[in-house]
Amino acid sequence: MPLYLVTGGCGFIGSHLSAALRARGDGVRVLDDLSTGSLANLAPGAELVRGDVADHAAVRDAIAGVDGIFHLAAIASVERGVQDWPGTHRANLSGTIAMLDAARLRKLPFVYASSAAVYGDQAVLPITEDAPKRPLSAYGADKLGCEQHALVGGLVHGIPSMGFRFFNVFGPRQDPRSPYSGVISIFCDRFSRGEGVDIFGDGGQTRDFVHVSDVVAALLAGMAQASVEAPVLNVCTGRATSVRELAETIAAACGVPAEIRQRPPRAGEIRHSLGDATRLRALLGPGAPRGLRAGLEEVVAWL
Ligand code: NAD
Ligand code: UD2
Repeated sequence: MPLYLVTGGCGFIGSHLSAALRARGDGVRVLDDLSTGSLANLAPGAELVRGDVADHAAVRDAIAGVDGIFHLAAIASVERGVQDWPGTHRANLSGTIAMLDAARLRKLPFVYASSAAVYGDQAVLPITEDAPKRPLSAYGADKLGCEQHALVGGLVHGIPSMGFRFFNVFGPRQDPRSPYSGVISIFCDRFSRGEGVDIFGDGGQTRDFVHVSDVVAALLAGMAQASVEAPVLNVCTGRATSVRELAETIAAACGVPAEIRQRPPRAGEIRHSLGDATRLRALLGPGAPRGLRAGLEEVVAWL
C-alpha cells in the first residue's frame, strides 16, 4: 500500500484528508507542529511526526519511505499574517520551499494548498484560474509564492506537483474557539449556544463556501494528476453568499433570532470572492461540488 505524508494532518482539512486515505487502505504519516491542530484530529492508524515544516532536518526524516506528499501545513489565517508577518511567512512560504526541496530528492509528487487569497479583489466574477493575481495580504502573497516555487520545482528539479486554490472551506472539525477560525464554524457555534455574532464591516462581503469533502476529493484526484507543468485549480462552488445572509441562514437553522453586532472591517479583507468551478467539475465529475445548506446542518450537528 502507498504511504503518504500529510503535513498539517492534525488540522481541519488535513484530518479529513488523512481519514479518507486511511479509509481506502493507504498509509499516512502526518507532519504537524500542533500549533493550531490537535492530537484528537489525528486519523486512526496514522503516524505522527511532531515537527515544523520549515525545519529541513524534521522534513527529511518525515519523508523517508513516502510515495507522495500532501502539503497542507500553514498558518491559515489572513488576519494572523497581518499581525505576524515574518512568522507566518516562515511557515507559509519557507515551509513550502523546505517541503519542495525534500520532494526534489526523489521527485515525489507534491499536492499542496494554495488559496483564493492569491486573487485579491477582481473586477470580473466568477474568478477563473487565469485571472490576474493581486494578493491583498501577506498570506495571499505567500500562497502565490508557493505556486511560483512549485512551478520552478517542476522546471528546474522535475518535481511533479498540483496546487489547489481553496476558497472558503467549511465542515466539521474546524475549531470554532479560535478567533482565526472560519466564519461558518464561528457563527454555528455562537448561534447554537444562543449567543450573537460579530460581523466585520457591513456584512455585504461575499464568499464562495466549499465543503471539506469536495476539497478532499480534489486533493486525492490531484495526486494522480501532478505534473512538472505544476497545474493549479480553483476549489470552489461558483455560488456566492454574503456574510450577513450566512448569519441569517445559520441563525434560522439554529432556531434563534439573528443577533448581529457590527464591528470595523478587517485589514487585508477581500470584498467579493467567487470562484469559477468549471475545471474542478471536470476533475471531480458530476455531483460535485455540494451545496451550502446540507453542509451547515452537519456542522451544527457536530458542535
Ligand atoms: P488548520 O489550521 O486547521 O490546519 C493547519 C495545520 O498545520 C494545523 O494542524 C497546524 O498545527 C499545522 N501547522 C501550522 N504551521 C505549521 C508548521 N510550521 N509546521 C508543521 N505544522 C504546522 O487549517 P486548515 O483550514 O486545515 O488549512 C489547511 C491548508 O489549507 C492551509 O495551507 C491553508 O492555508 C489552506 N487553506 C485553507 C482554507 C480554509 O478555508 N480553511 C482556505 C484556503 C486555503
Ligand atoms: C479564508 C481562509 C483563508 C484564505 C482566504 C482566501 C479561513 C479561516 N480562512 O479567509 O485561509 O484562504 O479565505 O480568500 O477559512 N467574518 C465575520 N465575523 C467573524 C468571522 C469572519 O464577519 O466572526 C467575516 C470576515 O470578515 C470575512 C468572512 O467573514 O469577510 C470570512 O472570514 P473567514 O475568516 O472565515 O475567511 P477569509 O475569507 O478571511
